[in-house]
Amino acid sequence: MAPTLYMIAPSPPVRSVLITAKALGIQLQEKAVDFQKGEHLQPEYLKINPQHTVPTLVDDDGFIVWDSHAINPYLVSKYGKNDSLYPKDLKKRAIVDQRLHFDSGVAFARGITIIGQILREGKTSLTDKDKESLTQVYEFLEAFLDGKQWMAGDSVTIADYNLYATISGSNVLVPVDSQKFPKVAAWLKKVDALPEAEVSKKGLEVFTTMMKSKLHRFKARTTDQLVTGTGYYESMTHSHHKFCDRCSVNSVTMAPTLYMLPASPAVRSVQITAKAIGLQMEEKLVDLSKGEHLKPEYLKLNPQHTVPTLVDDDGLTIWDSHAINAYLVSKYAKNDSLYPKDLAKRAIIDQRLHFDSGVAFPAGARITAAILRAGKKSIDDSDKESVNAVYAFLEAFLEKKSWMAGESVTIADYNLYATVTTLNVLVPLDGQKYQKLSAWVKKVDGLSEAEANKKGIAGYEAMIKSLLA
Ligand SMILES: N[C@@H](CCC(=O)N[C@@H](CS)C(=O)NCC(=O)O)C(=O)O
Repeated sequence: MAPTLYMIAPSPPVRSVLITAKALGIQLQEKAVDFQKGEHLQPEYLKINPQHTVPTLVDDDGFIVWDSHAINPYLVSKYGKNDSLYPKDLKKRAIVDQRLHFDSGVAFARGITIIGQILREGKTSLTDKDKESLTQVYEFLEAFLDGKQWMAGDSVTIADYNLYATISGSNVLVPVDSQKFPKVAAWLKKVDALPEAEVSKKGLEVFTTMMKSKLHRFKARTTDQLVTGTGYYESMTHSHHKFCDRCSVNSVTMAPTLYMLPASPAVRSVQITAKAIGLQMEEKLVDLSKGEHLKPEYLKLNPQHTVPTLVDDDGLTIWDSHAINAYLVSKYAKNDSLYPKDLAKRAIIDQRLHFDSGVAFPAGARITAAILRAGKKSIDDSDKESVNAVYAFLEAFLEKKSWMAGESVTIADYNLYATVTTLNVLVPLDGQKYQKLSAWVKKVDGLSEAEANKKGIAGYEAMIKSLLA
């Protein structure tokens, strides 16, 4: 029996799974989910995937997992002849994981917001803000590709597949300017030419046609200009400059350094993980309000200019809390209980981590940014709804589970706890409506490692309350 993939052809995450399966030589039994008919919201589908997304994989032994960023690592680990698409080497894997979380939380998240407005709200042209938001994604990717042949190093990985599926779609909305982003344009062309990418082209065509029929600016254009892969910058750059995710900035320090800001939920999740495994880190404050994260020194460490960023004692620089937590446990923990090696257990944790990256964390980040940067004095109803939707999904994930991803505590609990305690400051969690989630928060509260969340969350709460007052 072949694994079953619930899918719709034009979905970027679905296309990434098709590419991965093709690269691995796996036959998938494809089952189309009719979104028009709302099949993804029917009880039968919700029983398989309460988050009602595609892709969802049901393996031949009945194991279910959704989220392309969890499915692709699972498929490679289970069916791959070797680990090249998702290396077991901790450092290489940490970089791939960071790229995957970048896709979940930034590249795909931004694209799907715009696509949702086009498909559901009748948007017919992109705003300047939309264009900026996708252009910034290209800027980040251009920096990630500095000194690299592929997205996460010198060979193809699932980071290329996920990001290609997303960016080939974004490219339809905001074409990649090959003058400004020569590395991204060349990379896109290179992935386009891989034999495994072929299986994603029909879906991309459907997506392109869908967008063409909705967006005004396409009315006057020819199909030729729309086909991805045309007009990309021809030449590859051969810079030998090594980007800093391998460089040895801090090679003399003994403890890993964490660039941080205590108010950030992502930072707090790393502090909780470090406490749980008994790891001492040297903490370096990055004052975002003073723009320290945008200074050249910091951009050299992390061109995505986020906190947390970890510089390990051997100089490995890695960012994105989810990638950091997975790396820290794999490198420093006494056993694998916080991030089990067992493929099925790990896949569920990965799905929860990507839910945090792509859905839960952004729901809070949007509101925080509106208060902090746009000076908003209240929270919009639509933003409150998004937070309640996060609570409802998590309540469903906890059905028949003691902890977020099973019967014991994992890094999925740490990441989601740091996020949920943050969301709770913005939109208080209704203990009647979300009983399992409230009980889970209390349970995590009681863990000794949760102590590491307390100072940061208190500071965050005081800041928000004073700004909303
Ligand atoms: N992070 C997820 C995103 C999946 C996702 O949002 N898929 C969209 C289609 S592109 C979907 O199923 N939307 C339906 C819904 O959310 O109800 C992944 O990589 O699988």
